[in-house]
Amino acid sequence: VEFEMIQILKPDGTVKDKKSEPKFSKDELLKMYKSMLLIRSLDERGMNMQRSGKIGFYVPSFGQEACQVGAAYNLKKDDWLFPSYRDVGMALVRGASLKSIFDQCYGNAEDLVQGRQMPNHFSFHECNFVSISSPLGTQISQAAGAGMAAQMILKDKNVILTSFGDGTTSTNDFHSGMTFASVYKAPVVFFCQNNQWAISTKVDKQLGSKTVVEKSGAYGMPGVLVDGNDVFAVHGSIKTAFERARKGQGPTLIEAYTYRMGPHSSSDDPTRYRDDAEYKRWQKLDPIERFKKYLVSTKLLTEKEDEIFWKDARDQVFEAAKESEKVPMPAKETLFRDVYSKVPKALRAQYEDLVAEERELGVSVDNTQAFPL
Ligand SMILES: Cc1ncc(C[n+]2csc(CCOP(=O)(O)OP(=O)(O)O)c2C)c(N)n1
Ligand SMILES: [Mg+2]
Repeated sequence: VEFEMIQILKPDGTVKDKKSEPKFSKDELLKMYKSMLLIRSLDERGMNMQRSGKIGFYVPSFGQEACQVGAAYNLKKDDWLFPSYRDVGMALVRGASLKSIFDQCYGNAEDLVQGRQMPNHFSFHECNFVSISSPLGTQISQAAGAGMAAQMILKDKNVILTSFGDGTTSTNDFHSGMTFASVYKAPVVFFCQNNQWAISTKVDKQLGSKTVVEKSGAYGMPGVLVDGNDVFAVHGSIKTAFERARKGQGPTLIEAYTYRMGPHSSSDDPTRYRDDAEYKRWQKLDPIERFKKYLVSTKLLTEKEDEIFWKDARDQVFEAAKESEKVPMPAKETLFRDVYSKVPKALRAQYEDLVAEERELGVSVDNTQAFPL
C-alpha cells in the first residue's frame, strides 16, 4: 500500500483544503502556538546552559515542536504517555513546570527524582508522563503492556500514547510492542517521529522498507503518514487514532515525517556527518514559522504580538532556570530514602556511618530527609 502524506497546512501557511481546516477557537490556536514557542525557548536555554557548564546534558527537539504540541494536545488528564528522551515538550503541554524541568537537569534537591536519574530523563507523576529511559524502545513494550492492562483489567477507557524515533523502529521492543498491542486490541497509539536521523545514521540505512508506516499492515493495524511539521495534521491524525482506541478498536501506527533541526543531543555535532544544504532545505519548513504564517494570514496574530509572545516565552524560561539554579544539591542522606519500606540492617549501618562522618566534618544532617529512624 502506498501511503499518502496527510497535510493540512502547506509550508506557506495556507490551508490545503478548506474542508479539512480544524475548528479551533482563537484561544486554543494561540495556546498551541505559545506552547511551541515555549518548547523552542526551553531548548535554546537548555543548550546554552549545557554549553556554559551549568548543566551536564541536554536533548533539544528543534524542528519537532509541531509533533510535540499536536500530539500532546489530544491527551486527556488520565491518559498515559510513554515518551522518548526528545519529548519533554509533551510534558510541558501536559502541565509540567519549567522549574521542575530545570531541577531535573540540575539534579538538585527539588528535582522530582532527587538527582537519581541521568539528566534529561524526566518523569512527571502528575502528568502520567512515565520515566524516560535511555535504552531505545523500552517505552514501546511498556506502553503495550499498559494498554493491555487498560483493556483487560482496568477497563478505564484511557488511551496510551507512546512516542519514538525512526531509529527505534529497529529495536525488538518495536516488534513485540506492536504485536501484543495488535493481538490484544490495546488502546495504544504508536507515534513515530521520523526525523530522518538516528544520531549519525540516516533513515535510509535504518529501514529496508520505504516508510515506517507501511509496517502497520503487517501487524494488522491501521497506519497513517502525516506531515510532522504541520501541527494541524499531527493533531488530527492522533485525534482519530485516539477515538478508535477509546472505542476498543485497537492500536494505530502514525509516522510523522519531520526533521531534527538540532544536534542529537548536547554531546553531538551534526556538522560532522550531514549536509548543510539538507538543513537549509528543512529550515524553510520550520513548523513554528508555518503555524505563524497561518495565524498571521488569518488575522489571529500580528507581528507585534508575535514579538511579545516570544519575549514572554523566553522570560518564563529564564526565570525558571534562575530559580532552579539557586536550589542546592540533594543532601547525601536522601540516598537512603524511597528504596526499602523496611530498611535492612546493612543499609542502616551505612546510613549511620555517613551521618557520623558528616557530623565529624561539621556538616549539618537533616534526618527528615532520610528513612524514619
Ligand atoms: C537499545 C539501544 N541501542 C542504541 C542506543 C544508542 N542510541 C541512543 S539514541 C540513538 C538514536 C535513536 O534515533 P531515533 O530512534 O531515530 O530517535 P531520535 O534520536 O532521532 O529522536 C541511538 C542509536 C540506545 N540508547 N539504546
Ligand atoms: Mg530519528
